Parts: sequence; C-alpha cells; structure tokens
Amino acid sequence: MNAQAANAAPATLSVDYVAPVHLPALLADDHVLAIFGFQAGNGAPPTDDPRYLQVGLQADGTPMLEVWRSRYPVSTGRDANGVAWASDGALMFGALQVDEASHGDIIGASEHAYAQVLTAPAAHGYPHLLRIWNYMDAITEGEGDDERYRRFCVGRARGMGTINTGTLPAATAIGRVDGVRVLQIYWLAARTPGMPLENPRQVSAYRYPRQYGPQSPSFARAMLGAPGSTLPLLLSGTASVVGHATLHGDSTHRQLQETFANFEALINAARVHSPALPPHFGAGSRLKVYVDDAAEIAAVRQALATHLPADVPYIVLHATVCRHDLRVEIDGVHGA
Ligand code: 3EB
Repeated sequence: MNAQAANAAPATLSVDYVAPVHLPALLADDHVLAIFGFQAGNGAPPTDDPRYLQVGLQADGTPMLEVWRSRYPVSTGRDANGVAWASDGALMFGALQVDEASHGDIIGASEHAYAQVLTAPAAHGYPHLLRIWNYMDAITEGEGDDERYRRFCVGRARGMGTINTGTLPAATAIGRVDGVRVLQIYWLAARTPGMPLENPRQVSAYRYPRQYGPQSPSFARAMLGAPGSTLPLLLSGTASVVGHATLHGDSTHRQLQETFANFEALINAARVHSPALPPHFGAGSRLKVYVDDAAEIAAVRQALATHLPADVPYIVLHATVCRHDLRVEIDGVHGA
C-alpha cells in the first residue's frame, strides 16, 4: 500500500435523482462528484463541466439527473486523452466518449477506450476500478459473433490486457437507441480496493460458455467498498439470467421477478461480508431500470410498484439489453 492509500480518507458516496432545474446549484457545489443527464440523441450538453455527462438514453417521464455526492471537496479536469474526471481524495469519477469510426469499428473503439480506462485511474492515483458503465448504440445489431455486444466484449478484453478476473469491476453494458456511434464509458475508481462479488444463482460472466461469444464479458456481479468506507453496494446490470441462460424470454413480468430473485441472492452474498447491509431494497437503494420495448414501460412501472417499497427511488430508461431475449435489466446501488 502506498502512502496516499494509507492516508486516504474513507470513501463516501451518495446517489440521488433530482430534477434538471437544479443543475446550476449542483455545478456550484464542490461536493458533487458527477452528474448524469439521460437524454437520447447528440444534442449539446447544458454545460462543459467535466463532472457532467449526457448519456444518450431516453428517460421515461419527467427527466431526472443522477447526482453523485461526496463528503469531501472535489477537484476536476479534462486530460489530453479526452478523459473527463473528478476526484475527492478517496474516489475518482472518469468519463470517456470514443467515436467508433475513428478507431475502425466497435472492437477498435472499445480496445482504445479500455486501454485508457485501465491507465487513467492509476495515473490519477485511484488504481482500483470499482464500477464501470458502458453505453453503445445498437448493441444487438449483427449476427452471431458479429453482434456488436460480442465485438465490444472482444475489444474490452483486449484493452484491459491481462487482468486477474478476481479483480474485475462491477459493470453495466447497455444499448442506446439513438443511432449515435459513440461508445460512452464512465467509471468509479478508488484509492483502496473494493471486494468484487459473484452471484450464487449465476455463472460468473467471465466464465460464460462459448455460445455467448468468443470473449466472455469482463465484469463482476457487484462491488463492496473497502472496509471502513461508507460506499453503498454497487450492483452490476442484473437481468433474468440463471446459471448462464436467459429465463422467461416471453414474459417481461417473470423476467422482473427473476431479476429481483437475483438481487436478493447477490445482496445476501454481500451481507456475509457486510452484515449491516439491509437484506431488501429500501430507502438506501437507488435503481436504474432499463426497458427494451418502450411500449412495456407502463407495465414495468406497475410491476416495480409491487416488487419495491415506496421509498426506493428509481428511474426508467428505454434501452436495449445485450441479449435479444432479455427484455429488462436493472442496476443500482444499495446501502443502509
Ligand atoms: C448478464 O447477466 C447481463 O458486459 O459489462 C450485465 C452487466 C450484462 C454487465 C457487461 C453485461 C455486462 O450477462 C448482461
């Protein structure tokens, strides 16, 4: 452990959804680590603050910003390689947008992006990747191993190089429906390592069999913060996958049920190490719900009302899940 890590203040992060009218006040607050605006298309972002990222996913209903806040003041900047960042002495937010055509194709773009995802956090003194989000257009376009998601997995693994699968970050990889061929990636990294977790109901994604593509997906199912941190449990994109198979391909309702069963098992696995974590979603949880078919959003909202206590804030986004037979996926954070 280096001297910085030994002296680092414990990591702290809160996640909230707020109305966009609050953007100026949020930008003026130096405890804000990152802000995400969900809006399809490539319209100009409302600010060039490096903490703000416009994600090209259409939010259902009233637009909301996702805000990450720290207990510590934040420094920000943009590096020559295009990485926008903010850091608070314990955590680093970073974001990168890579034009696919400039790197040949989605394999080249993801390889290029991941070389930076692996080097930029370490260069800033936050070498431990906890959580990564990947957003790309038309994720299920292409047949068999030519599918864009499978090609993204190939480029991601090439860019990561030889990484120990036991240290992979939690992640989301979701399709935008905006036609913009730009890979959007953002991450949360830390001075001290977290604890990656797997789901006992699921085969580890990095061990998926060959039938899902030439390169198994490089992510852990969840990440716990280092002992002493007050980080919420960081939940990867979770869907109706049991073992390695998709279940209930014909029913969004049953896929939601299976997804919540997966979360319950994952949270139980986390509680072995962090018993103070509540066993069920509640006021300390924040969820992002990705729905494949926009026509099903109303029904999904109804189903969520039966699965979730009323005090769980969530947002619903129209997005393409990375397997044709997955109709819904959910990610989020879960804390006390
Ligand atoms: C799954 O369970 C659903 O490739 O980074 C979820 C979260 C999924 C992350 C990724 C993919 C990824 O396999 C898909």
